[in-house]
Amino acid sequence: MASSLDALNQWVMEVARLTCPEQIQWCDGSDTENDALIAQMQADGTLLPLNPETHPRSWLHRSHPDDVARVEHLTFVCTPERDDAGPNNNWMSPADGHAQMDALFDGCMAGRTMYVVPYCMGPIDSPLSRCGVEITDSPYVVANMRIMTRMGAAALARIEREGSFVKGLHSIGELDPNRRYIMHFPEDLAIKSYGSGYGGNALLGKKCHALRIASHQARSEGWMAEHMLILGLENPQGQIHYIAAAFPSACGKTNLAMLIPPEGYRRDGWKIWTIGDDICWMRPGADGRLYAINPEAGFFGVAPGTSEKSNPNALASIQHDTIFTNVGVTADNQPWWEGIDNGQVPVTDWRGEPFDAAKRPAAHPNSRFTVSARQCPSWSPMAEDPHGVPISAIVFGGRRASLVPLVFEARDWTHGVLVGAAMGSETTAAATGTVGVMRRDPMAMKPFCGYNFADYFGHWLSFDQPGANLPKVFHVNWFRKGDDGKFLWPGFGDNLRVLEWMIKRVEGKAGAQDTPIGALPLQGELNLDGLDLSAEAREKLFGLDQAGWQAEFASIGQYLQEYGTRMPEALTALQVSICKAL
Ligand code: SAT
Ligand code: MN
Repeated sequence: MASSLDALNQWVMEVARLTCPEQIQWCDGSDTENDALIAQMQADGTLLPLNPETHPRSWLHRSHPDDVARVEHLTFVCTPERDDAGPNNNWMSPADGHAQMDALFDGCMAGRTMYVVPYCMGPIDSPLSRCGVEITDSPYVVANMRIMTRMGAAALARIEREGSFVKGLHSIGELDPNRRYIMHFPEDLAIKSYGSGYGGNALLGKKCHALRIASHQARSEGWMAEHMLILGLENPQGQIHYIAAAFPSACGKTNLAMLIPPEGYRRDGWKIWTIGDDICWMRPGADGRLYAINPEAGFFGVAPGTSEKSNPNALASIQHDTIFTNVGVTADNQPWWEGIDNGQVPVTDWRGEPFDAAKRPAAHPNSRFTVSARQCPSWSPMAEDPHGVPISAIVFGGRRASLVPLVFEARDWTHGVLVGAAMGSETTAAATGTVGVMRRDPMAMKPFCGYNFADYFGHWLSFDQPGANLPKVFHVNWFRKGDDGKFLWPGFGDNLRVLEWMIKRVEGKAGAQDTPIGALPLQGELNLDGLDLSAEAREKLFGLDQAGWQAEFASIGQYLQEYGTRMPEALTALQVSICKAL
């Protein structure tokens, strides 16, 4: 019988015949291998060493200036039927997709090394984990995959045992935006990505595998692949509740996942444990609860805005053994970005030019750090638990300057699914395109759901079964602004106050006021002690703008209609009944 390694070998040979590399290197994930790759990248300028005194074993990578974010307009899902990809994805037939990509890959690795990178998404011994192999001609991708996934020999051994793996083929090509595509073939468990070396376009274990392909696999296997952080909230009695929260890219998932409680809470013994900051795979356990793992092993976090005030845990994590991408540097070669607020000044910008504030920011707004999760002071050893952690609450949220209150709770699971499906958020620099435009971003999965959103909502609804013990669902908005355009809620550590209220709700210990959009905290139930909130802030953060919500629900109705008859009746009916109640 042919072993699965035969299948892998065969695929590697096929790819080599197509791409014509000078040599093939199988990656084992060892330190020796990594040291050699780093030395090579340092020699050719791909990685620039940072100050070894302040940032030991840390590097700066400057990507091509046209290659700094995910490219949603060039990202495709290739299913036999267009409707299976849905209006939420760009579509091409698998035959056309393969033909177009193979033409790009033809001979593209001539003179280059082809790296074969086996990886496991999730703890190596977890039944919830899934493996993949990325073939790439970018050593920067290899170094990042080593931090972001369980990469190398152990993953290869699991692939040999298990037989199935996701095939990811990547080449930076010419880094030409006109010859750049990210294509997914869910039926073949395959990804082909050409022409970009950046983040979610190139580290194929991340958005391409762990969300687009995995969402598809999860649907057929009865689990969920979500764009969510996972944190543990420990109360003064030592009990830990796990919370999964979905926010679009660059909306503060990393900050929330690593939150440090405000002074009084810290004194009382509250603590946040970090399991993951971006992706969550969940499956119902024998007790009916959802159990979650973080498929990733590292953080690919947004640098700008990361400071001692906003995220001390992230800052502590990235003092050593970190790859920085597209940040600025100081005169003594330390990484620098807008909002780092450490009294230092940049001299060189992310493009390697002398910093000139009139020209461009020192760090690209989507500049990133790549770092092992274990370097985070709040990292939870439960992140390695093969069973995953039981989820008590699911939180949805977006950037909404107006209308949406600080927090509300869905009445039940079906309502929670509607709350997620109706999510809106202002666009950020994490994807190319205009920043700050409100768009619907259901469950923060708009760029990542590998199939028709209507079917995805149906899949969510299907978890509500006899015997299920599902998490409560909440919606938050940290980004509400006042008439003066300033944020009304302090955010960051103070977001713990909102999490505390949620857990009190889960435990049946806090009151709430029912409204058509969901339950709002009763006055006095969400702890605001020590906060200086104006009357305007209280009204906007905790009130219900009836007229505004009528308009919002009309727009939600129009949005759901875009999915036609595939949209689950339960959601459209609920939308109509909330419209009437408003
Ligand atoms: O570029 S990534 O997709 O890896 C990060 C993000 O946009 O969330
Ligand atoms: Mn993300």
